[in-house]
Amino acid sequence: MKPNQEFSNIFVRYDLNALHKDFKAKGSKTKLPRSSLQVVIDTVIAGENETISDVVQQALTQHTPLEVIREGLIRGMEEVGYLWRERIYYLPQTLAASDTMQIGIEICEAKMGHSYKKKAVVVTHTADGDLHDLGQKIVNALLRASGFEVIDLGKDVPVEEVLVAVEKYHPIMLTGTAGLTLTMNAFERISQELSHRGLELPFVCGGGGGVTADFVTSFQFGIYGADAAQAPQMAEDALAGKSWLELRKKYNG
Ligand code: B12
Repeated sequence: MKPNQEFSNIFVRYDLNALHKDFKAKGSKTKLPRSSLQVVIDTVIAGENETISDVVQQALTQHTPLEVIREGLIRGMEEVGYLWRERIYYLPQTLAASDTMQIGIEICEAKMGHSYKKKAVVVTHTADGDLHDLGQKIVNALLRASGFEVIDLGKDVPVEEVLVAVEKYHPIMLTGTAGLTLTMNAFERISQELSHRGLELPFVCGGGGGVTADFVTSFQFGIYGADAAQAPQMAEDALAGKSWLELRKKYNG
């Protein structure tokens, strides 16, 4: 069989920035100008954090800060959530879009003089001794895109710090990420301590290494999350009053 000698397109598929520029260039030839909110949406999708401030300021001349957040920044990030679920966007694009959205939200909140009202609080963390926080970062981005307030405890978080955060912020859901088989046992200790302190809430755990559905459902409150994209719907379910056992049944069979 003759090998394919045509290599000119091999890098095109993943070059989303180029695709986006092409899309914008085509759009600019049409007669209809994009609304300022549409520009906000497109800027978030493209993860253009150098231009988002100007774009948001422009939108704020025509819309209230809350409209810019809900109809621009969050709409853009919802689209990014879809692109992530469909495996069209990868980590860098998703995280860049999330940062872009955050910059925009801060500008709008500064104009309002207060934070905008979120649906509910979710506490997220990466296990004690563990630096594998990319899964958690995606979870944070998608939850924020769905209007939840994320208390991001970061990586390598001691068990006690997680419990203190649960007591302080009263989240509707707690999440844990671990990349190492060695560190995931911290989830079990958190579960035992939650029970000990009479704190009952869904504790969604995901990650690599030995973090499997069997492991996570072996301890109280544990629900296994195979993909960060599940986090927003899990939080919606918790907000609607579903118990951790109901969530476990729904997501882990
Ligand atoms: C990147 C990486 C690193 C980076 C981490 C950078 C960072 N900021 O995260 C660095 C270089 C720091 C690193 C270090 C180490 N690493 Co490493 N690392 C990886 C690697 C290549 C990718 C992991 C990753 O980020 N995947 C992408 C993210 C998105 O996946 P994820 O976290 O699993 O999240 C997905 C799901 O699990 C889920 N999810 C996760 N959390 C949650 C939460 C909720 C609520 C939900 C719903 C879903 C969900 O959603 C995500 C997908 O959408 C893996 C190998 C591999 N291919 O997996 C090894 C790997 C995890 N590392 C490994 C090891 C051994 C190490 C080191 C010990 C190496 C060393 N000798 O120093 C150190 C340990 C450092 C430490 N203390 O943590 C081993 C672990 C083996 C094991 N079974 O324990 C692996 C599997 C490599 C291997 N095959 O040996 N590593």
